[in-house]
Amino acid sequence: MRKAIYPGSFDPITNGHLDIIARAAKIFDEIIVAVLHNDDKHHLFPIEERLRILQETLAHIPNVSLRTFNGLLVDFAAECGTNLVIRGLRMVSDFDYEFQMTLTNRQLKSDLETVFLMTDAVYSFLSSSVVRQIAGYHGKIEHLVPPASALALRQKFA
Ligand code: COD
Repeated sequence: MRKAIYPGSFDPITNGHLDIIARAAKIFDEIIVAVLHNDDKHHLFPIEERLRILQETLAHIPNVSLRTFNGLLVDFAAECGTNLVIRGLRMVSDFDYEFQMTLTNRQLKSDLETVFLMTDAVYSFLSSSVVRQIAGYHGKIEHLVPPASALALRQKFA
């Protein structure tokens, strides 16, 4: 049984995240979407709301579950009983950060494997921060995020 974690902030989930989750769910038996719950970091949406949006968005994918985590990803992976981490790659600019994160995690836990899925071309520019910015200026976001994210963003910036 191949179980993998897809960790992130998901503030909020975008169509880019959703595409990676849907594709990963076809490759692995079980995907745990792990939402960082870090009180020190400023998020637009509190953890409860990010979870609610994710729950609504991912309900149709049976082998995906949701969990929150705090602290080190390697510890959370061990707690989940897996050494597989999924990450999405967009532009070359993602690579530096992802490379550093992967090597750091491997220093901390040598058997941790990070599996990278390349973004779909149509989502290559897309990030939660871009979407938050557009929504903040009341721009169109419905084609960039799942309906639950769009509604939450609209309400937040109403
Ligand atoms: N297309 C494809 N993939 C995408 C897209 C897109 N349009 N948008 C985002 N993604 C990918 C990202 O590349 C990433 O792989 C994933 O989706 C999640 O993205 P975010 O932005 O929601 O989440 P991040 O990258 O901020 O999450 C960072 C973590 C929470 C995973 C990280 O900070 C962490 O592991 N923290 C725990 C502390 C720790 O262990 N630190 C040591 C290691 S650095």
